[in-house]
Amino acid sequence: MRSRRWLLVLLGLGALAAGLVLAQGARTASRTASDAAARTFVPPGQHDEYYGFFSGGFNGQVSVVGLPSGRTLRVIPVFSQHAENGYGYSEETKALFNTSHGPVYWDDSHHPQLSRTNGQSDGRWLFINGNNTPRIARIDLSTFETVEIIEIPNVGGNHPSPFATANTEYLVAGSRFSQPVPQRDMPVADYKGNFKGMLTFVAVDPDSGEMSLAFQVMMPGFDYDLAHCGKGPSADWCFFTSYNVEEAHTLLEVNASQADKDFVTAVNWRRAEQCVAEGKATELPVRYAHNIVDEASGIARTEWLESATVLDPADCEGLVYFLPTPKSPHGVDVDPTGEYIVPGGKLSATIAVHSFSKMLQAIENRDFDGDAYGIPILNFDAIVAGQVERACLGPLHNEFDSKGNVYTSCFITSEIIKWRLSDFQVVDRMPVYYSIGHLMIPGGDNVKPSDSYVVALNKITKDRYLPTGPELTQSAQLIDISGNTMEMLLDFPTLGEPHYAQGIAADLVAPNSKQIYALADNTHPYATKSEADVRVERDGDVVHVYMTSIRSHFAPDVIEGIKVGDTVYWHVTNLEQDWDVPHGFAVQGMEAANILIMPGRTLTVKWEPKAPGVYPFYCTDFCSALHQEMQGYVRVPPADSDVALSWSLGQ
Ligand code: K7E
Ligand code: CUA
Repeated sequence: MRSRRWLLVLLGLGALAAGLVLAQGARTASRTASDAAARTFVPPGQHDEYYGFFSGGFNGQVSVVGLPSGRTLRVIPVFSQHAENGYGYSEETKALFNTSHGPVYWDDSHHPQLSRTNGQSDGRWLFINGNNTPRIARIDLSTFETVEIIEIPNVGGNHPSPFATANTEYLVAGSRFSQPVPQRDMPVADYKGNFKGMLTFVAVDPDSGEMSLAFQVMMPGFDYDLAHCGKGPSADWCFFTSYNVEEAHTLLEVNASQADKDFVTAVNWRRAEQCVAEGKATELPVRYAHNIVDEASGIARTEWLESATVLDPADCEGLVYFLPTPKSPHGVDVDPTGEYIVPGGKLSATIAVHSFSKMLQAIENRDFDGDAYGIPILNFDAIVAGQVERACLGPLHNEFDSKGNVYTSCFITSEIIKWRLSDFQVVDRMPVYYSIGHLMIPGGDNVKPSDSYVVALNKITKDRYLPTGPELTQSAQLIDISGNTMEMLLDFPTLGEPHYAQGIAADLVAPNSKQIYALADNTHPYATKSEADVRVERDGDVVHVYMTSIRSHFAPDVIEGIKVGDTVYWHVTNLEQDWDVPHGFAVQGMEAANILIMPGRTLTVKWEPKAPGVYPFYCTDFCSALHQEMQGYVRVPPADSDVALSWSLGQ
């Protein structure tokens, strides 16, 4: 079935198909499987050369993958609760999920973005967007923990996000789904001209990494799909694709595919800063959540904010321009020099590349082809740098190497093509299995990309793996790009559905990895820093257990007199000060997940015993030879009992 569909697509492409088949044959002959295996083999006890950070798509998380081995090292929970360590279940982490819609314990995470300095990934933080309930999260790469989530107001479907400027001055966020702004009840049929898209700039504090909403640009109601910010000469600009200039609100597969060209929207954020400083923005009342973890206590808190600074392009000349771009573009990527703006016109077989310098010239010459809602549309012929003819079908995303080559993922023809910016010629093709979305080169969106590997992030695997029922794994493929032609090395399954990924040399991240939290610095109000201080306190129906854990016991390990109807908070402090010695805690019947407490940290889980009895609790993480003995009992008499509250260890 699949190959027949393939064949039809390829036959339709004539010369392209011939080239593809030939290249495929030659490649198979040139490399043996064992050679490829040797080049991805990381011997036992040795480390991978790169960290890969893969988004989890509909699982809401980030996976950490070693490259070139493809070994999954960890899942970092971000937008979804994670039973494995109690993220989103523990009292300390719950506030991270606050939004104006209430706590939201899931999202669709698409585009991881490493913080950068001078256009190079610096290994400090990883940001990622939540698409469904618009948010951006920040992961601290010294702890691999989510430490901040900011809600993005006035935006529907935060997909073009969180792409960073060259020094992480800003992260962008925008409306994939335009909406009434401010949000209100109105007929969907009145979409055209009334719904708005918001292009948002979130400022990042250069020292702490803390995010804040800087300003938003109120745009026509197109669908703003993806983005990238400039570098070098184009560093003051960010570019967003849009695929629905028709402003269709129903059956978009037909109605948003009418126009011959959609737009890349170019926004000059320096100009925006000026206009805001000159008082040209307005404050729009809107409530949104900013959630941040206090480092010393480990407790997340929510700050509620009440207004957004909004710029109307009509009030800020020179802020926004439209670059006509063939056929419903998806990705938009900026090459390492900052001169070429490369959209992925997914319904076009030709890739039209924009020139940044020509764009500036056209702006200066006022070489406009009309306007849309007052925003100038630049003359297409004046800004085009070149076109890649007979590129492929369904170009989506681009990454770059350091030698002037572009790697484009092509969804429909299921391949990566390599082409040159010098003459816009395709020089190599690599079939991928199957239906690639994003692709990633470590540093492939930086000023100096690595020339190591390209990772294909594929949507469909069909026959490539052992079947697992109706749902099959998504998968990645690792391809060597160090030579003239691409060489396929490895298939590996992924968790969730990775959209974008980021890769970075391990030595920019690994040396900063934290091993423990210093117990002395723990400012958690319910921390218990020595076994001498453990206790159980009752306050009406609420009971606080101040507990410690150390190999291989909890203190206390016998508790009596917590009653049916009480609400119990177990505050467990892990006294260990050794790397890789978390303890877990769970008690029978608790509705939350276990909590996994890192050395020096305190975590809290809530428990509401429903019936009289004696209930065990235990450590859930195999921590020592006597891990199995790391257990205790809590006696729960009926609500009206007069059993006194008591606690003990070793009596
Ligand atoms: Cu192409 Cu979210 Cu970047 Cu998926 S998006 S593929
Ligand atoms: Cu502590 Cu197992």
